[in-house]
Amino acid sequence: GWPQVIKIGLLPNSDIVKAVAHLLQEFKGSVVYDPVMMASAGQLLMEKQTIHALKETLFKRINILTPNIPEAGSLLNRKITSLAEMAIAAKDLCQLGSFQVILKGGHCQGDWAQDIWTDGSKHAWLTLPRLAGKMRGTGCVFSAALAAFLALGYTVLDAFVQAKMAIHAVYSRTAAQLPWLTFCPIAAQHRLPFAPCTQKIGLYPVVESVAWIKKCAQWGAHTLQLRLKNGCFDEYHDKIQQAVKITQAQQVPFFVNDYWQLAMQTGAYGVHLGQEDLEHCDMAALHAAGLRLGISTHSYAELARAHAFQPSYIALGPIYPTTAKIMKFGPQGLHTLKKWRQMVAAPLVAIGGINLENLAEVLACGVDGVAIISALTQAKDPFLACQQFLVQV
Ligand code: TZP
Ligand code: MG
Repeated sequence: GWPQVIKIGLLPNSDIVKAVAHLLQEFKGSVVYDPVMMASAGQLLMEKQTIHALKETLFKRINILTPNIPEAGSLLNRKITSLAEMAIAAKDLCQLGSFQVILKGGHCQGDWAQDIWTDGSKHAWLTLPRLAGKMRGTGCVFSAALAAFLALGYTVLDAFVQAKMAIHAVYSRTAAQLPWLTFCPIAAQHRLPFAPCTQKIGLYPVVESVAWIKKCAQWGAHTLQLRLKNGCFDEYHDKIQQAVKITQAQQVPFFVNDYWQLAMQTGAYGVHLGQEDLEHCDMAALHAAGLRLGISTHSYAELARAHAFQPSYIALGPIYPTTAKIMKFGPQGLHTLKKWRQMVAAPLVAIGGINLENLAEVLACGVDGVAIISALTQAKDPFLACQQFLVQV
C-alpha cells in the first residue's frame, strides 16, 4: 500500500520528474517536494531544463514545496535578496501549482534563521537564532521531518513548527527550542518580555461576575480572571473596575479576559487573550502600561505564536472534555501538558475539565496554575470545593 505522506528530494532530470509525476497519479496522500538543485558544497545537481518539466507535470501533484532561497530564485527566475522579497517569492511560488510553500531563509544574512510558510493568501514566519557555521543537509532533514509530522496527523503549520525545532535541536546539539511565530519577520527580532507574575499563579478560578470574584478572593484563590461573556458592554467598565478594587484590597492578581483597553483603564494586573484576540490588541500599549499577559494555546502553531509575545504565562486547554466553552480543539490530555511543560519556559496554566478527582495528575505535570470554572461555580458547596482545591494547589 501507499504511505500517508511522500517526501521527494533530488530529481536530477526531466525523465525522472515525469516518471515520478506519473507514479503519483495513483497516490491519494500528501506530497512534500524539496526541490534540491545544488549540493551545499556548490555543485549543480539538477539539469536546467528540468525546471520546465517540473512546472508542467510534478507541480500539479504536490502539496507542499520546501525550497531554500537559491532554489526559489531558480524556480522564479529572479534573485531573492531580502525578507520582503522572500515573502513575495513564497506567494508567487504558490501560483506555479496549487500547493503550499515553506521558503527557508537559511541563505539570508543576520542573526536569525527565518522561514516563511504561505498557502497563497495566509502566511506565517518562524524565527530562531541562527546557528553558527556552515551546515550540510539541513534542507533534507527539514523536509523529512516535516513529512513525518504530517504523517502523524499534524496540520502543515504544526508540522512546520516541529520540523524547525527538530533541525535546530539536531544541528545545535541542544534541547529543542520553540520558534517564534509572527506575521512580520521583523517583529520576531524585537520581542519584549511582558512583566512576570510575581505571585504564585496557583488556583486560578475563571468567573463571569463580580460577585464570584469577591467570593473567590475572600476564600483564598491565588489568581482570578473575570470572563464577561453575556451582558451589556456598557456595564463592563464598571464591573471590571469593581473587580480591580476587590482584588487589589485582597492582593489577588486579577486578569481581565479579552477587554484589554478596559483592563488598562482600570489598572488591572493583567489581560488574558485567546489567539483570535492577539491581532486586535495593541501589544506595545499593553506592554508599556506594565500589564501582565496570559495567552491561550491549543496547538504547536498557537504555542509558537504565543511564545513570540513572551507572555507572563501560557495556558493550555482543554486538558479534559469541558462543558464551559465550545471548543474547536479536542481534549489535549496529560501527554500534551507534559510536552508543553518541557518546551515552555513561561509559567504554564492548565485549563478545561479540571476537578478534584483529576487535580493531582494535572499538578504532577508540573504546571504553575490550574484554571477552573465549573468545578467551582457548579459545585454543591463552592466554598468547600475551593478549600479542597487549595489544600492541593
Ligand atoms: N478555555 C479552555 S477550556 C475552558 C476555557 C475557558 C473552560 C474551562 O471550564 P471548566 O468548567 O473548568 O472545564
Ligand atoms: Mg478571547
